[in-house]
Amino acid sequence: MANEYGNGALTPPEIKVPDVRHPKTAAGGVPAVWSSLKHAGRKMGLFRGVKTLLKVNKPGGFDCPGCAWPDPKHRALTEFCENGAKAVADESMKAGVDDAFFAAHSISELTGWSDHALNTAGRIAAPMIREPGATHYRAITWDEAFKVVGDALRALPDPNAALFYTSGRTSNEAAFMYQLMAREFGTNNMPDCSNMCHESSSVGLTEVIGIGKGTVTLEDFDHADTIFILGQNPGTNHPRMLTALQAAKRNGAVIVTINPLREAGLLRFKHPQELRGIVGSGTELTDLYLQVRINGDVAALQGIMKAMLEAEAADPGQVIDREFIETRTAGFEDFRAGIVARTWDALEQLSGLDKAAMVEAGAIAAKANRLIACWAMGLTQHKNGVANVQEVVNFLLLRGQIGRKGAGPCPVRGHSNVQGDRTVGITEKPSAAFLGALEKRFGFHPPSAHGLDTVHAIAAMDAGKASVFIGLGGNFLSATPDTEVTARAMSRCDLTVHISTKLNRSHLITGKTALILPCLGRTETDMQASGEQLVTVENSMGVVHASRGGNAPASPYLLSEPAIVAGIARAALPESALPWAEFVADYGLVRDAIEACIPGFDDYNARAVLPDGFELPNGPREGVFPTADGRAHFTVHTPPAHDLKPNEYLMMTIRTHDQYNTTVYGTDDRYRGIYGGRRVVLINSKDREEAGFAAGAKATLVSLFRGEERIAPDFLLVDYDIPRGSVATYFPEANVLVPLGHKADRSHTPASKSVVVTLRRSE
Ligand SMILES: Nc1nc2c(c(=O)[nH]1)N[C@H]1C(S)=C(S)[C@@H](COP(=O)(O)OP(=O)(O)OC[C@H]3O[C@@H](n4cnc5c(=O)[nH]c(N)nc54)[C@H](O)[C@@H]3O)O[C@H]1N2
Ligand SMILES: Nc1nc2c(c(=O)[nH]1)N[C@H]1C(S)=C(S)[C@@H](COP(=O)(O)OP(=O)(O)OC[C@H]3O[C@@H](n4cnc5c(=O)[nH]c(N)nc54)[C@H](O)[C@@H]3O)O[C@H]1N2
Ligand SMILES: [Mo]
Repeated sequence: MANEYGNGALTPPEIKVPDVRHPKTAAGGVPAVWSSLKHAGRKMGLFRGVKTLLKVNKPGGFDCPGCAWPDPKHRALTEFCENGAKAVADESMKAGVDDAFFAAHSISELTGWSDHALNTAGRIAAPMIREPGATHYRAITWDEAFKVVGDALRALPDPNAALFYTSGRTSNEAAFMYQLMAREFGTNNMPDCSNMCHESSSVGLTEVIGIGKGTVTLEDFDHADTIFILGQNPGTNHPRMLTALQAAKRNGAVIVTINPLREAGLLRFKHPQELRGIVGSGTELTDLYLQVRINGDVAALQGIMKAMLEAEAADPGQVIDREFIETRTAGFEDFRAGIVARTWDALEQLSGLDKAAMVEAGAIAAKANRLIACWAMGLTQHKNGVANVQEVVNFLLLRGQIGRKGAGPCPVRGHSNVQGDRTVGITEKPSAAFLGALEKRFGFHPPSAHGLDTVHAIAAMDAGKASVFIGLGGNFLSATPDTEVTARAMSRCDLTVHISTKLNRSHLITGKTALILPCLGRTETDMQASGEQLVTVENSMGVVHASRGGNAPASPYLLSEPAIVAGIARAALPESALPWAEFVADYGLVRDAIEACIPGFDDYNARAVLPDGFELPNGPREGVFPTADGRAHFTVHTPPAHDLKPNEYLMMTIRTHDQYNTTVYGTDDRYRGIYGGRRVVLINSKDREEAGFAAGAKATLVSLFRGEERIAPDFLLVDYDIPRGSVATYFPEANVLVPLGHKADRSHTPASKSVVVTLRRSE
């Protein structure tokens, strides 16, 4: 499927051949400290860098724009990690993307740059427009920019022809104003990065425990005696979690990891801020490592639970929590019958694990009194992502491990405010209660018909049904599946608008008219009419707290996200009676509105600035399940089977240690031992040999889906410790191979961790 841009424009081929060394067996230590300082020093200057990093995650400072892992209550001098430091340094770059930059580089020239090179150009300095047919962007004023957006929105025949995408760095205040604008405009078309991320967790958990969030707090890690980590690579993506895991280990907790790769960060951790982390050998983290095959988790969990049920049968009353099951749950008998019906042979084959390993994990879980199960994209981005999550809940319910101190489900969120954005109304499926509250507070009638999520938004643009795309943050083109289809879809739009901090590929593959609206980042001072503003965010564990930037803005022409949203609202809705200007002058008024519309935000302004913020209500955490019958539900799932033919593999697309989603900081994946390149496919050497490829050969990857072929050339084959039939590539290079129609049941999360591919010889 070629398009007018050709594959190269979407993901430029690599010049350099990656250098492959031994994967590491520990995370952190001196290399992590060195890497933080290198990024901070190079991008901010060492003095400003250190000064900025000392404010990360501190009361009065700003929330790290990295991941959503919560902050500990007893803060150390430094409260950031290597990859948080990279995120901060990246945002603190100089504003190199200005009028002169775009005059010197045409859009078509920039499409030939790598993602790393685009990011290295620095912060965006001023609003930019690409007019129909123009070869270059040029700077325009904010008033002109807002007029272009307002005119395009008002010209639409139907409000549902507009799409309002959000990425999860946006603050609660900006997100609430954004959804308010979209709904006053008349649509619930609010695709969100979480559609591609933890949507399977939100949908799965809501169905069975009544809330779409995890139930554990950071303190629960101090009490846990057992932690299961499934489909997550915290050493790279949530490095501060390693500190919590290390503390849990020192308290005697047992850790079981389920992952196709032996990730360094899960093997051993050397705390970079402890002397013993610098000179010692670190703390061993995982006690039992189950190298499951990709998408083998339902089978693995069923094997573990089968072992638990067999142990219970042998010694009744010792393993499962009968009382909890009888009084607090529903569906146990059907669930039990389903597990009993599975044969060990089938479970071994589908999980890729030996019975003995599943029995060992079952024995650990059978003894656990306070068990936390953590997971991330390795569970959610599959066709059966919702089932994966619900199987984890089954596993927890067996011994009543929800609503108890030191226990519970812990989906570890990605973007630093992705959970908060959802809480304050960024959703294509709003509840009637929320819409009613908006109507009561603001006096307009919000639309109730459900809107489009990410996958369906792409299809709508491609079909010409949606023609104005606005992105509040993010990099829609590169983050979404099926890059060539998405490129075609976006280029069919009349107008694409990106509210951004840094240049990315979505600015280059655009609608007929395109705007880049540059905004302040988390680290920067936000001065408005009533004085300096703070914003609020919610972390992965439901704690809401303030974030206040302290650096001078990268350019005098930047506006805050709330100011940009209000500017668009006033241009698109000139008759609006909503207090847009007042909101911008004082974000406290936005928080008052959130408090009036959403339960749990009582006394928001006062509580947001408490040193530890405040916790949102979470029924299941207290043992109360807000489901229709007030019970938690066991569910029955069939383990997925993949009928792979010779030279076919299940491919997962994962992150390297040197990127933040589509932002590529560098070309190394230090822990996995891959340096200087990203177009690699990690493969079991026996699979490579059977397919007839020499070590170090290159291959073309072809994805096979419903008779369609998608092609990505020039991937270096890297022999790796990975189960047979499973291969790994990096996101976003491999997104061209992820079919748009290949998505999770019910949550519609792109199944970007289970793409069937085959290897062809490179030309
Ligand atoms: N530095 C940095 N931090 C980040 C990000 C970043 O890009 N860079 N991204 C942020 C975001 S938005 C998110 S959502 C999170 C992502 O955090 P993760 O989910 O940890 O990120 P991925 O690289 O997608 O890694 C998925 C892990 O799941 C494993 N896996 C893949 N398929 C399967 C499977 O079928 N079963 C099992 N059991 N395991 C599997 C992979 O081997 C890998 O270890 O991180 C957040 N934090
Ligand atoms: N194949 C494959 N695809 C995936 C995934 C995968 O594992 N595999 N993971 C998915 C996941 S989990 C996610 S969350 C999505 C991520 O999807 P997105 O959130 O859309 O992508 P990001 O790369 O995080 O967005 C980066 C851009 O955000 C802008 N930005 C950064 N900070 C700010 C800010 O403070 N304000 C504003 N307005 N803009 C800012 C910058 O311009 C930067 O270029 O990708 C998904 N896509
Ligand atoms: Mo994510």
